Formats: sequence, C-alpha cells, structure tokens
Amino acid sequence: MRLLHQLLCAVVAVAAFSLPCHAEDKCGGIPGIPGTPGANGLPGRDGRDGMKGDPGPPGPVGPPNGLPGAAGRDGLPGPEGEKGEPGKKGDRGEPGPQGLPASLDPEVQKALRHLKQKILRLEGVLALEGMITKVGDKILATDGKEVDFETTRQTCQNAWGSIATPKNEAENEAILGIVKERNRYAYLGMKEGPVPGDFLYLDRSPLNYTNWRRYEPNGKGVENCVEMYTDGGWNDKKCNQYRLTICEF
Ligand SMILES: [Ca+2]
Repeated sequence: MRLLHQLLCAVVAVAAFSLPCHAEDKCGGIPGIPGTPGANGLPGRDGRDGMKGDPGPPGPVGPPNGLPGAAGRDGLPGPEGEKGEPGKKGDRGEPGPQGLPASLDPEVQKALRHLKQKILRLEGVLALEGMITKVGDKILATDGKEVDFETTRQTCQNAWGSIATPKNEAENEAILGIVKERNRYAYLGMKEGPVPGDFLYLDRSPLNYTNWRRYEPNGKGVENCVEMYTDGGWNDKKCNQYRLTICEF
C-alpha cells in the first residue's frame, strides 16, 4: 500500500512537471508530494426505484392433498330446469266486499251494451255472407256436409250448438231456406220415443209443433229419425242416412 502511494505521488509529480509553463505561472521548483486521500464521505441517499423486472418462473407444483384454494367466482346461470309439481292449494281467502248487482253497475251495463253491439255487427257480416240465418233468437248454420243423424248431433254439439229443431213455422221456414238452397234433405232435432209414431225432442219432451208430410210418420218404430224435405214437410226416416248438417245456436 505504501508502495502504491509512493508510486502515485511520483506519477503526479511527473505529470505536473511535464505541464507547459505559461507566462503568468510561476514555474518554480518541483511540486510537493500530494497528501494522503481524505476519508470516505457519508453514504449517499438511495436512488430512484428501478423498472419492474420480468415475472419470475412459476413455482413448483405443491404436494397433493394440499389445502384447497379459495372458491372461484360464480359461473353463468345454467339452463332452466323442468317445471316442478304444483304446490298445495292455499286456504280460501276472506270474501271481498259485496259489489253492486250487475243490473245496477253502470260499468257492467256499459260493457254489456258494447258487447251486444259488437256481436250484432258480426252477425250482420255473417248473415250478409250467407253463413248464418237468423230467426227469432236462433241462429242457423250449416257446414255443408252430409252425415248420419248421430254425427250431425255430435257436430252441432262440438260447435256449442244443437241440431236444428223447428219449434214454430218461422223456424221451419228458416231451416227450409237452407235445405232448398243446398237442395239436400236435413235431419231435425227429434227422435221417436218408446211409443212407435210418437216423436220427442232430444231432451225427451213432447213436440209442440209438427209439419209432417201426408201419411207420415209411417215408420212404425223402424224409422226413428226425422228429415225435412225440400218442401219443408217432415218424414220419419232411419237414422243412418246421409243428410245435410244444419245446427242451431
Ligand atoms: Ca217415413
């Protein structure tokens, strides 16, 4: 160390010596040997944080049977499940306050008038198109098909009506209008009762209007149904013939 110090001093002396001498300088003798370096200063302040380094490699897989991690977030909702069994019927609630009778309730009356008007308009359209015949409170209609008595009865019932049953001359004429237009006989809503020759309405009540043709009914218990001819007269006939379906509503 000492040797290094001496060497350093010599280098400095030679360097200083070799410097050119300017006019203003006092070029004198050989400069002295520099003193020993001072002690180290105090440590400087910490520098700024450096840039973030790259992420390190993933760590090793932990041992099996390790503790489970925290639960993940909820997934998307799954598809809708099947409809469950209906629940049990609840108890009957308390009755509500009594309202006005419909006949006195102006709102109900207004709604009824409105409905009636609409229905009348619809009936007008259907009558105009020849799809219905109005007679009194009844509406008559045909689907144009010819089937046996039982099918006619069922067809009319399925349409929320019943097989055409004339109970006065006006109704008989109205049914006749359809029979003549289609030029097909039609079964009427009546059948022979337990007594041969005694015909009844389908609710088993006695007929209050008839329009038998001459010498009819003559089936004597064999012709249990009644058909209308194209002159409006009635004939008792077997029930398995194909006749025009005419219903009343
Ligand atoms: Ca007959």
